[in-house]
Amino acid sequence: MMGDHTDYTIAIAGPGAMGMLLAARLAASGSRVFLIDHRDVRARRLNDRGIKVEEPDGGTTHIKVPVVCGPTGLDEADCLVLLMKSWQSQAAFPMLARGLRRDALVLCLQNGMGHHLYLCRAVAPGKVALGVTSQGATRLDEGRVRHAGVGPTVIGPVDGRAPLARLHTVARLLSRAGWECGVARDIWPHVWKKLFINVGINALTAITGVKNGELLAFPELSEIQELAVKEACNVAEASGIHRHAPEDVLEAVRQVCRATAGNRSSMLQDVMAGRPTEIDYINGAVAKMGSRLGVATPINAALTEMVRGMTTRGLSPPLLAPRALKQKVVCGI
Ligand code: KPL
Repeated sequence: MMGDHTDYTIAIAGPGAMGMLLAARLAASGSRVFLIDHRDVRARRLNDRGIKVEEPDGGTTHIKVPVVCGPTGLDEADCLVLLMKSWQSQAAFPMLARGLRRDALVLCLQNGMGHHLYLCRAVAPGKVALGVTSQGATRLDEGRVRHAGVGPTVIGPVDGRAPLARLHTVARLLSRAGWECGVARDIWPHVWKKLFINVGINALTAITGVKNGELLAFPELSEIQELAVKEACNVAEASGIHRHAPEDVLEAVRQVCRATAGNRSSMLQDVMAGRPTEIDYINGAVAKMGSRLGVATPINAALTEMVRGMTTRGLSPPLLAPRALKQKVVCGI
């Protein structure tokens, strides 16, 4: 691989907020990148019109990025970055995997936990990497995204087998594009850390319709947040991957609520738009792992059921006010 990696091609699946932002950044920094959409007409429009990024400093960047529909040209990619919603990639990944070269790396930057299970069924575990990012993006419109927050990204092999040199290449390209990125030999503590944050924020905001910062303003919501996060800490400990002090974890979750006080979580945005959510990979994943490991997770199970119910019945937030929610999930157990 050359020093500046000019021959390295990155494919990004998912033209949502994060996918558009990363593709635009990589293209603007001179990397070879293309986006994969599952809708043909939209792919053609994005391909013709390019991507506009509203920068954190108020400026706008407009850049053309090649956009294809489906796995076309995937055999040219050295790395496939998954940035579609978790529930979409579970269905789409086997098809994408068939278009990949045998030596291509798959990097999953999606929220939640559990993706590695279906990724490693479709490609060899040694080709799969996970990552977490603190970059924030909001989709404004088709082809238009606001870069809402800058933060670090960490990537690492799913089971210690993905070649670290390849991951360092990807990290360098992301960093050169303005996405500060590091490589961790053990990615799991990072994945859990992000999961704790999503466990403590996403479902609660989706059910009550509040912004992230408001979770701290309602004692009932803070209480449920604490219980849900502590359950997740118990599951993490039982899974043997990492021991997390619940008070530190909770403080980190509250810190994110403060830092993103005015944001609508991705799950709140999903239920507002009537889209499926990532609940099965967040609170649902905690409840599922808990039941496998014999750890009680009634709060996460109840939140999961409620968010699933909102999607299946097409209900918009707020489903319940903070007090009624506490009544249902805390007093009802
Ligand atoms: O990751 C997020 C999400 O909305 O999915 C947080 C960190 C909660 C920010 O909103």
